Amino acid sequence: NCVDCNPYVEENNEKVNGPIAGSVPRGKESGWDDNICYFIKKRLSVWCRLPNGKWDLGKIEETLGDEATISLLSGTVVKVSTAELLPANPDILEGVDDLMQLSYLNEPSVLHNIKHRYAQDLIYSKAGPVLIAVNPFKEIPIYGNEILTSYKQKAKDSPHVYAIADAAYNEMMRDEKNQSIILSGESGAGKTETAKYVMQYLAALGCGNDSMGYEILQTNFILQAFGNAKTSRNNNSSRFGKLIEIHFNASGKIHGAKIQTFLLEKSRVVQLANDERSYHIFYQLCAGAPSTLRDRLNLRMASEYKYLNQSECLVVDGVDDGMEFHKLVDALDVVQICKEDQEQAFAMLAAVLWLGNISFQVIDNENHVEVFTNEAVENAARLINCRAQDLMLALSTHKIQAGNDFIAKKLTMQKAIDRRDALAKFIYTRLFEWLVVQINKSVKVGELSTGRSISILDIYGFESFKNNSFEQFCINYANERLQQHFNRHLFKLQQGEYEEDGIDWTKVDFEDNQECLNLFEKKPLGLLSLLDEESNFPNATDLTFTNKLKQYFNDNPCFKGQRGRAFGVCHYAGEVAYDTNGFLEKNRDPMHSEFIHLLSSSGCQLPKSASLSCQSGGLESSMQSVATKLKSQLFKLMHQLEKTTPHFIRCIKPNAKQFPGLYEDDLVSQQLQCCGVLEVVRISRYGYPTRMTHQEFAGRYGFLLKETNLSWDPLSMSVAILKKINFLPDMYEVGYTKVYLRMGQIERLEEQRKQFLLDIVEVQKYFRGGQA
Ligand code: AD9
Ligand code: MG
Repeated sequence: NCVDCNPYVEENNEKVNGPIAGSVPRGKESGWDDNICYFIKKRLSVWCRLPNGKWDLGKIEETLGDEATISLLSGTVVKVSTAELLPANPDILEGVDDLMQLSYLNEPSVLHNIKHRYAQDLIYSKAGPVLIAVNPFKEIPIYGNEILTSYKQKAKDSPHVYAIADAAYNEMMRDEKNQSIILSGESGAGKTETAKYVMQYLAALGCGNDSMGYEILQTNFILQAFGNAKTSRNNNSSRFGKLIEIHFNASGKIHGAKIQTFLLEKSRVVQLANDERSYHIFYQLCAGAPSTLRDRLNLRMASEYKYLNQSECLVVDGVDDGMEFHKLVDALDVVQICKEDQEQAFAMLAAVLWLGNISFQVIDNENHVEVFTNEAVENAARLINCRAQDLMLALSTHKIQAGNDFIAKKLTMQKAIDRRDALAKFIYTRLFEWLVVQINKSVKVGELSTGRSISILDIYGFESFKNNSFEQFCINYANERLQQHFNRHLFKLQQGEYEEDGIDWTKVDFEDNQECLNLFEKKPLGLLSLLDEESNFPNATDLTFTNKLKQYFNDNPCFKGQRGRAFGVCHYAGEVAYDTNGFLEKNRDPMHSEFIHLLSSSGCQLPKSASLSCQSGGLESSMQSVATKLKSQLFKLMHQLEKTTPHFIRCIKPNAKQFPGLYEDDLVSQQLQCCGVLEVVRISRYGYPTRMTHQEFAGRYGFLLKETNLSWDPLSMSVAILKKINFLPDMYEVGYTKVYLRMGQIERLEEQRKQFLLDIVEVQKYFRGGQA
């Protein structure tokens, strides 16, 4: 009796093209409802979840109560509960470009679709407005000038990063509104590579007569050398966040850029996990510096520096650090960093490396130390351009005030080592900041700027290692913020607007991460506030901090108390266990007055300016803890992004081994779930991507009405236009303030408008011709 109850497939027409958006009964598209008999009768394919949790395709032979007998494609016959079955899509829908086209929107269908495409090197798919990019881990011939041009000329419209960049550019020009392209995904998913293709496209589209576009592309290479490193997840992992705003002039040519960076992972300069490397630049310098430079910097091989050799990982497969060094120098030339400054920057890098080789010797039975005098301290002092004596004092003593005088008190071994590492980190982070300033000067937006821009956001991806420390805590917090921005734009804002404007709308549920974000940000009881409180408390330790968290958040569903110094957070992308060892010190990130004193006495300009920037504008921010600084940076960033039209790209990592051709279902499924891909598709399918106020709508398409009644208000005009154009009732909604159109409808209207304008031009030509 339910043979005809399948809402999507007509009896005599099994070649469905998927439901027309809007024609699907709400909430029915992912499950069975009561049409399982139809699948049996027609012998249609179904997805069957096997006891090992994997989905496989098969056909239903029969059902008995809740149990179904399924013959799988492989020939095996299994018995499963009907609860483990989901409808599969007809073959004709295999590998569709946009998941919105699937008749049945369920997890195995989505996974299968993406996998099917991936196997043919179709790494891009659309999930409604979101671009999904699955990392191929190999070069595929889908980039470069020819392909770029075909997207530019709209000869191609299959999902591609170029198409997203093109859409952003066109919207910026058309709506005169700034745009943003936001990349997300876990570490190694392909955000940075994808961001480069976005920039490549924009540079090609907006190339003027000068070389600004090229210069901007070169900044990628420089920041990557100084801010990326090999981790166990990604051989080229970004260890800082980056927002690059590319500015355009009125004719759409690139006019300059502005780069902002977020929280560089500084601990990496002095401490490495096994099998990981420090920043690429160190290895590049050691391998590629020409002999004259090597002599001037007293440079050795990377293997001779403790900061680099501690992890027993000095090379990256397939990377020639020496060659990279030459490319880096070329890029520095392109962004006009003069040779003198380049050499000073290299000297600072060498100084950091030599600092790492400085050791201490105990001189009394209270474990007080002195610096061991050797070539390391001599070289470091010479490169910083200070006296070795001053450097030794700064590393091994602590100044305390006694009356009007200062006396130098000797440090103990651990304190001295921490002091040395702190100086190395301090120099490196200041060098990084200096570099960003220099790059920004070089690509500075000129005075003729229109203020039109496209921002590209590429931050470090979500990380969950076996051991997670303060760095992962900060990185994952930043990702949590970004996820909220994604949710806000794709779920909250849209649905809120429909409701407010009186549209008939059934709410689509989504995984809101607000609670996890509250756990971090709430004042006075949030992870960040408590961390700051403990960081300011002289007797506090990492353990007292952890205990406090356990005390306050015991009942918080996003918090998991664990043994000893550990605690867990249920992030949108999964639970992560953090070890609080070092949290307080890393959060305080103390800046020792001894360093400022030492560097300001330097005979070189770069270290000197680093110390000056700390003394002046840096004071307020230097008082802030690392977590607070990150939080306010992220708030500022979100505020900036809110003023733009966002375009989202979700990068997916198909396997953890960084291998080409390997697609691990579970891993992909987990990533798709945590970014809510199914929900995005669902909301887009039933949603109305085009939303225009009645004024805008009537103003733009009023020409369609032959006779208008001047007394009409914009709403009546909108209704009349919609009637005139004969849209199906499912294709639009009229709200109190706006007209809402389903996917693809605006194009129809725009087409008519274009034709109308062309006709006018023809008529004008005709008359002008006539007059002539
Ligand atoms: V992290 O959060 O910075 O650790 P990302 O940025 O998400 O990470 P990245 O872009 O660095 O990942 O990509 C990792 C590696 O995947 C690259 O080094 C490339 O080897 C590979 N990759 C990524 N995207 C592409 C692509 N479109 N084509 C070819 C790619 N290879
Ligand atoms: Mg990256």
